[in-house]
Amino acid sequence: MAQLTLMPHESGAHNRRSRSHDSSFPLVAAATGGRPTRRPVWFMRQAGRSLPEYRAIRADHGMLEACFDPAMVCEITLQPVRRHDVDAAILFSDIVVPLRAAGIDLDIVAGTGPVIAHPVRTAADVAVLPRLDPAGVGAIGKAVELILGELADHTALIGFAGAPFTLASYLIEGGPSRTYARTKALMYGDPRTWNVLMGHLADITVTFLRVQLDAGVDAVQLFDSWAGQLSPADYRHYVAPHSARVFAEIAGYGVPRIHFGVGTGELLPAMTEVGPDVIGVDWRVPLDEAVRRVGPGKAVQGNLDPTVLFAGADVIEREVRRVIDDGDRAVAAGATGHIFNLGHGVLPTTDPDTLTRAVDLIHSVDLP
Ligand code: 1CP
Repeated sequence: MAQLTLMPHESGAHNRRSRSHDSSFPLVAAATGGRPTRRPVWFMRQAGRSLPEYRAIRADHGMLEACFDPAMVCEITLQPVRRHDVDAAILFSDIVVPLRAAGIDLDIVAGTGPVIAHPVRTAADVAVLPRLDPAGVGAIGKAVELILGELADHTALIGFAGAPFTLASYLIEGGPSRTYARTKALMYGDPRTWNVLMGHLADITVTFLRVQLDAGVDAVQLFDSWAGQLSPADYRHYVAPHSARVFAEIAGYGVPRIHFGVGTGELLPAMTEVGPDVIGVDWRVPLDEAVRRVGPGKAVQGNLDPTVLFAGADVIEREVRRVIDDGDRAVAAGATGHIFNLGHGVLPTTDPDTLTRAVDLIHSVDLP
């Protein structure tokens, strides 16, 4: 009998992806206006340093080494799901992984974050930026397939990428920044070069997301973590067209697309206009107020202040219930649904048991 060779789009991963529209995934149901079987919750940076089992793996392996090893990515991605019973796994990776895969010399330095060997600051630097060959992130596609083979049917896998502005900020500054002065100097001072750079980064982001989507992720989140540094007018002028292209180029997959940034209260309308299905909200703006800003028809995600997890059980319970109430009011005001999350990532010194207890509480509260 002839051997049946499955094309990538006929593999089990695809079957799983095509199931992602049904409400067996609470996260997908909340994102798309369905009725979730329970209140969906996951945490940004749930895979990482708050978990001793993560630190044990990382003791012997560098961050980038781990990010390009499918078995390690799979294990680290699943650790918080096993521990906390969250409704989504987020792919363990980093926003600079596709830049590294394209050939840009960078490292992720413990205690600092991404560090770029040769920062990109001139038109000549931008002109020689490499493109991303999908094969360069083949290990990440492989990791997605491994994870999907292990995840329970009701647990969504979220893929992600950095948005062009946030990626540009690392490339231009050379690492983390407080003021983003060099980034904004290029943006304001040489808009032509800025647009070439942003277009190039949008291409890399689309390629990276497509590899994850082709492998079967159930949702994606575009992190524009540092976009909150910009005014709404500047965001609309210098950033929005590029982020809008990213969302448009992956729209055909039909999976929920989440958009998030820190300190983006003033940008929520503009970040919604670029086309996500779900808008992430940090802890500064209550979820029902966020809906007033973005209008009906989008789901909201958030927004417990990550520092509340250090304040003791009574305060955690009170604040979790407040976020749930705000989320219910957001839905009453026209939001498609509410996905519980923190307002930004889990802080490394968080006691993971507080997260497990928060998930139990969130799942125990009846949906309206
Ligand atoms: O030593 C270590 O363990 C490295 C710490 C670490 C980890 C665990 C970094 C360095 N990245 C990650 C993983 C990571 N990065 C994930 C994993 C999945 C999960 O959420 O559980 C994700 C989604 C990211 C994405 C990421 N990296 C963002 C966007 C999200 C956000 O936090 O706003 C950003 C801005 C980065 C850059 C980055 N990578 C690492 C650090 C410490 C930073 C931030 C540095 C800075 O402040 O600029």
